[in-house]
Amino acid sequence: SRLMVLEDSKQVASGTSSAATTQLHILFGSQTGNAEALAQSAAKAARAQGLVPVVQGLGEVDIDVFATMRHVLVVTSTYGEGEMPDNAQLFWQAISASTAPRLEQMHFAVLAIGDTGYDGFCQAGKFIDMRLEQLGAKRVSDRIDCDIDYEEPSNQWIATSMPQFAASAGSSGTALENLPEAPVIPGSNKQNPYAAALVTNKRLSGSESGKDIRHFEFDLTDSGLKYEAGDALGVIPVNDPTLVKLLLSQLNADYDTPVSGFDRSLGDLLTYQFEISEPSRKLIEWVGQNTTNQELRHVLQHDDKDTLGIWLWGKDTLDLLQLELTRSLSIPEFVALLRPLQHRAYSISSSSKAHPNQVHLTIATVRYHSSGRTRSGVCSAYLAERVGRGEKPAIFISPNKAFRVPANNEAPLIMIGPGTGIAPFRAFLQERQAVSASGKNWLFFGDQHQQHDFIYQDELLAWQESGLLTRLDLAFSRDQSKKIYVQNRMLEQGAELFAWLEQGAYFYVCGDASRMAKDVDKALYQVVAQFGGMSVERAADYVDQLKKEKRYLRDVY
Ligand code: 2AM
Repeated sequence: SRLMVLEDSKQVASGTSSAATTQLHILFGSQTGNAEALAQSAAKAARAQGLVPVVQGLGEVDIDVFATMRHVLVVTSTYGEGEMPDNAQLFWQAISASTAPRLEQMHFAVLAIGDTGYDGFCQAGKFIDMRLEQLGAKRVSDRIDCDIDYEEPSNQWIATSMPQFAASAGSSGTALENLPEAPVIPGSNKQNPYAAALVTNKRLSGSESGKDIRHFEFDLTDSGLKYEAGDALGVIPVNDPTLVKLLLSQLNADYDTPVSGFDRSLGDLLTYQFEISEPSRKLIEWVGQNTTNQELRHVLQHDDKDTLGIWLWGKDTLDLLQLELTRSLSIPEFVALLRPLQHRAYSISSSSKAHPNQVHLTIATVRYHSSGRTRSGVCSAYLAERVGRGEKPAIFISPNKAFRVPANNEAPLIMIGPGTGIAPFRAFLQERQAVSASGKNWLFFGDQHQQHDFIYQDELLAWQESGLLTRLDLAFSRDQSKKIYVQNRMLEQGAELFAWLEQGAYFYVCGDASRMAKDVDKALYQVVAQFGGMSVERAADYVDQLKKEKRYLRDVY
């Protein structure tokens, strides 16, 4: 031990010891795993600066432990219209309380990611940044707010912020470990997609259904790709060639028209590189300033997001270009107003244990008619209509570590997944079957009509028969005059549901965030209060506790 001490003091003398012992707590608030992935890449950068990164979800951080941390990087996304992501809610409650501890000894920085298409852009990061300062913590570098194309700016920010953290920690900046980079498997992230053959494209909903819900299977044989039940699949779409043609003719240009500053033709840019369906903010603003269209000018003057949303409903880039403009828009100007084409992420509906060489998706095709044209969802229609069997769309696995079957195979599972929200639960059930998990499984499923929309009916009924599904509760909203939704079924079965929670059940929700998930959330509080015999406050504590124990998990969009 004497030798150890000597060794230690030698390190102090050479000035590297503080680096080797300075922890940088990298805390992420993540809804879909993007912020978590960024936290991991920040950890790599921290290590290169001689810091010792400790990566944790905000939901895992105890406020008293937080108060003792000296170097903290918060990486957080924002959920919905300016809300905290699920795993950051309790942390936010704790630091925003009047009883929150002072943080004079803390050095911090905040990396926020968001989407300018929503209200409350990066609001979660802004709130946390402001509150930490109020509590006395010292900012190491200014917050960055990144839009959906966050990879490049956030990684640049990380590259400049890490030396600042290292400096504030008195680190020498020597790398602790300079591990050689492992080769990246194509398909393991967005930058390195994999071309996966689409081997199945099957309609699940009946021909008389109001919806076109499809089951897709991609071949992963020899790809080396791995995924877990609960993960999402990123799909990089190709725009609709019909819309590309219409845009080209609106612009009086050919497919092959060169565009200065780009090494691809205009046609290629519109097909592969930019969003041409949903108009970008920049385009809306430009058109708003250069149109005689009174409606749009009026809507923009009032700066009211809801009214603008209503006006924009069903309108795409072409509709905006077809408004009466007071000056012409050059092709390079137009391209500069577009935003980059984004991948779409879908919850995977298979378990790799049941389908080792495949990945499955369950997607409702978005399609509607507006102002004389049929419009369709960029990626859902791409997969449903334009990818031929055996053709290979670019995909990648988008891990969602927070949304997994419980490690405990005996724990009961309650799953609320109406519509395509069933996707991850099909994966969960396959997973539990594959590992012979003994825990009970309860699925709440619903859609419009039993006859047309009971997707995966045969599988679900077979699982009920085999006992894998302990309970299956169905809510077909339009089979009777009064709407029945999954949350109505939850309340009807409230006593049983509460009993399962008391037995340690995990409660999962997947699907529509704006209405369904909110109503299901309300119903959960109501079930706990009513069937647990609790006051409103105690029921709220009970649900908070579920969140803390990571037994209330959501994959909502
Ligand atoms: P609806 O379209 O008949 O209103 C899947 O889309 C199912 O979710 C449909 O049955 C749909 O019903 C239902 N749904 C719509 N709004 C909902 C809400 N607020 N809560 C739960 N389910 C809802």
